[in-house]
Amino acid sequence: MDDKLSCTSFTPLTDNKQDVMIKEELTRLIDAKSARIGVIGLGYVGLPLIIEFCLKGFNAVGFEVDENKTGEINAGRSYIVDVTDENVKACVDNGKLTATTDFSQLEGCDVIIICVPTPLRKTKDPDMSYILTAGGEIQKYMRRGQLIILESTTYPGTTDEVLQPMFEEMGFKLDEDFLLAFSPERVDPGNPQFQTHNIPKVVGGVGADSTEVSAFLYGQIVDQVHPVSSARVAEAAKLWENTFRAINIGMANEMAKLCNALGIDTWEVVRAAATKPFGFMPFYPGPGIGGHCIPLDPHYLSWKARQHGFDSQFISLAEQVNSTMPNYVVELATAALNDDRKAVNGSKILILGVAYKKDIDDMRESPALSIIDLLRADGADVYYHDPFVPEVTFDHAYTIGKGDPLFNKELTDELITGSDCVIICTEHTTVDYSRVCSLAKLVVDTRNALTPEVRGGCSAKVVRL
Ligand code: SAJ
Repeated sequence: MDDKLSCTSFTPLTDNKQDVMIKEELTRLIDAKSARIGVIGLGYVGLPLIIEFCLKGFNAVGFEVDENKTGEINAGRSYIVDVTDENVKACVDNGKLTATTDFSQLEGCDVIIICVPTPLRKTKDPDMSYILTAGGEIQKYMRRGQLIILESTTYPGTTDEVLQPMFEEMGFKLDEDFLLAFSPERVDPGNPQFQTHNIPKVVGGVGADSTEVSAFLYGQIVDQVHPVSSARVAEAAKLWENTFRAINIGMANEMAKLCNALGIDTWEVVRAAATKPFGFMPFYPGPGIGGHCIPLDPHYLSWKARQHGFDSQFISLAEQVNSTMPNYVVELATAALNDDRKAVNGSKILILGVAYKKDIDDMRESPALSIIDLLRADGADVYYHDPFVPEVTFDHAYTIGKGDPLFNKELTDELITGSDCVIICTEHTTVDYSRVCSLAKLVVDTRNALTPEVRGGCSAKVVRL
């Protein structure tokens, strides 16, 4: 017996641990709610997840590298929009939840769920560093009898090609000593209708035992579990979900360019198409795609496809259309200013809404950043108003320039009347667009924020996507 398996410091499953199948033992622990849950990464995925387990009676340990986050949680406070302070406090006060930066506590966990970021490198290739770091921490403290689940969005094959060998090289055997699965996160921050408990959970194990026990685990906290035959199927399902969105948003953006060329209103066209009660799902044009999922996830799929000598044309075409929408928006503004015999160079341009989608403060991959970059490069004096975003910096990998930071400006009458052009990049519902339209000279509306009544009743020249 490898000495790692016989070390007395491990928490033995039972006295005659070698005879007990870990599948049965883990099922028993989960059923009795005495399985100790570990969650690595307490962000918008990990924190809601660990709270669900604690609220259902499990003891759980949250693992973070950021001691500010562990401090907040242990003080009974939440920093995630969908998790209330009272739920965090209740779980901490009743001893169900602790948060720590001490990863050695992984040894005491029967279940370990990895919820770390999976960003892209500058080359748009997968950045697996967070998953590898988490896997390395698990390696250090791994013991017999643990179920390990990856939730971070990644390419098909990650769980069995990357994580499984990491654990087996420690002398542990799949199914005999540990179980391993993938279950995609489907958290939609701020969605009032769908939260962790009522979003169907896909789960696929590396082997049948892992699928069965993982499905049983998630069945403790979510209404519907959808087991699949492998971790790869679960990894691929997640990427299909979000690639589906990226491609269809790309189609909507291409339709916008075509409708503009045809002189018809894109939004009227898509509203008409959406009356079809089957076989159609409306997507809408916009200034480009932002966020932590849709711009990134398809690249994980196309990267893996290329490893197999396959070039995903849909993904690359959607990326090409979506990533050039900021340029298209700037072309619309430039042409409209030109009609008034104004150059972009020296024009005062107000960007209305910079977050990547309405009524949130998230700036990740926001197309507004590219639009500001491009306008600045053409010599415009650019400023913004976004009630959710106090400051915008330009040290992101994806922005073209390295311009000075911008700060949210109050939407005064003078700010609007003093602007040569107002570009609505994000249609926050807190903004009074009829007021904007009554005061502005020129409005470029990339989000259909201006209703027909507002457009008909205002003096501003309005250009729409
Ligand atoms: N967008 C468009 N046109 C559309 C829809 C979106 O231009 O018709 C833009 C948005 O403005 C945004 C970007 O695309 O910049 C992404 O928008 P999104 O609605 O997909 O929102 P996300 O990024 O928050 O996506 C998340 C995803 N959730 C998970 O991955 C768990 C996605 O799968 C969800 O479908 C989406 O939320 C949602 O429906 O809210």
